[in-house]
Amino acid sequence: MFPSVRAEACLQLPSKGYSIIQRVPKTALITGITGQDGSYLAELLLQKGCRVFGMIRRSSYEKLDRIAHIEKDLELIQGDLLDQNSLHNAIALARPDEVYNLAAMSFVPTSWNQPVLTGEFTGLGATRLLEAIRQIKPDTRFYQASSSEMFGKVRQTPQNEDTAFYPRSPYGVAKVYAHFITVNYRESYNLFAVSGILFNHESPRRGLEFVSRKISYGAACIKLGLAQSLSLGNLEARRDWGYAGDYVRAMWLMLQQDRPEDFVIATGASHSVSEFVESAFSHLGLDWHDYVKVDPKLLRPAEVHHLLGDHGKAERVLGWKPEVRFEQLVKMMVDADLALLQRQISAGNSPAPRV
Ligand code: NAP
Ligand code: G4F
Repeated sequence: MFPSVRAEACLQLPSKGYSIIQRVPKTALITGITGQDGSYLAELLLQKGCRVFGMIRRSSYEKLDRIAHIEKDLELIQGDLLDQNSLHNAIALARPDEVYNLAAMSFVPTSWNQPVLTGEFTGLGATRLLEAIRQIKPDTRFYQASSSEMFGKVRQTPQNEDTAFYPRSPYGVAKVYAHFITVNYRESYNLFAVSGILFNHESPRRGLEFVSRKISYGAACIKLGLAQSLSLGNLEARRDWGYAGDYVRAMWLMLQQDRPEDFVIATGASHSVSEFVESAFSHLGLDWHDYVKVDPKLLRPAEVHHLLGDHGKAERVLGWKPEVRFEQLVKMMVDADLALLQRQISAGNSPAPRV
């Protein structure tokens, strides 16, 4: 049904009656390659033998820390989701078999301060990219980074691919728009365009402002005597937290299928922020009650109280399931932050606690 862009050309040898599979490397373009997920996805695609292009936006200083270790293997193109022409150029230059649209303004609290800009990046940005694909290379397979934040004030628990959306932030609203424009381009133009509805996923590369990393970094600072306390907002909120390295595998799998379909990616277990705190501090031998303060300024105008995903379809169709569980994830992040801070101290740098 869909034009095949699989990286395999089959050459028939009639005299011997068998065929040789000749592998032609696929080309992928990642927007948001400098972010947490972009860096893990780029590593995965390189391991799979792909030629990997990454789109980066111009900045007054380079923010390539997450991809520094693989930068020599990547081809970086300047572009911005706000600029249609740059997206056309990126598609024309890379001529990708696969595009992963991971770029977005992804921090929920900022979306209340910058609702219009969030709509431009996170919502309309997807349309601009889809248009560039439609006009220049419509056989490109397209992945949209949809979010469990779209479920917001949840209509059912656990949430699956059929659960109605009720976003609670300008970010969530923009993601719903991007989600449905992806569905719409699939249905209107027969593009191979899919959305992965991913629940929260974390790693040692997570931005310091997200709660998981704020806790792991804050606890490590306290353990090393670099900070005395950690201020947080709503400790009761519950999330279905998984590991980013597992989740980028699901993105790739979605683009290798015969049919374009949307999938929920989650662990199927939810924990509260206070459980995350408890796990992180106790791993360091600390009692969190002695250090954690609630700062009302960190509460949100509208909260998403409880997210829990059902990844049954992904397990059945993609053969995907999470490998890293909650306790392992927390320990991985705390250990990584402790080691990071210790390296900085031994190098004579004074780490700046952000707690
Ligand atoms: P992230 O670490 O915040 O990375 C976001 C990326 O988007 C960065 O590379 C950033 O570039 C880029 N970007 C932002 N605005 C851009 C623009 N106008 N033009 C081009 N690039 C732009 O986010 P992440 O955690 O990796 O998440 C990846 C995607 O998945 C995002 O779309 C996010 O909304 C979505 N998502 C994430 C989760 C999660 O739990 N992590 C769950 C569901 C969905 P700079 O480096 O230049 O800032
Ligand atoms: O870590 P968070 O900021 O992530 P949030 O808002 O769930 O969004 C993340 O996951 C989404 C998927 O559902 C992504 F689409 C999105 O891009 C992003 O990656 O906050 C998690 C929870 C919230 O309920 C928040 O109120 O933690 C609570 N929280 C409590 N104290 C805090 C804090 N969040 C932050 N960032 N900082 C705090 O001090």
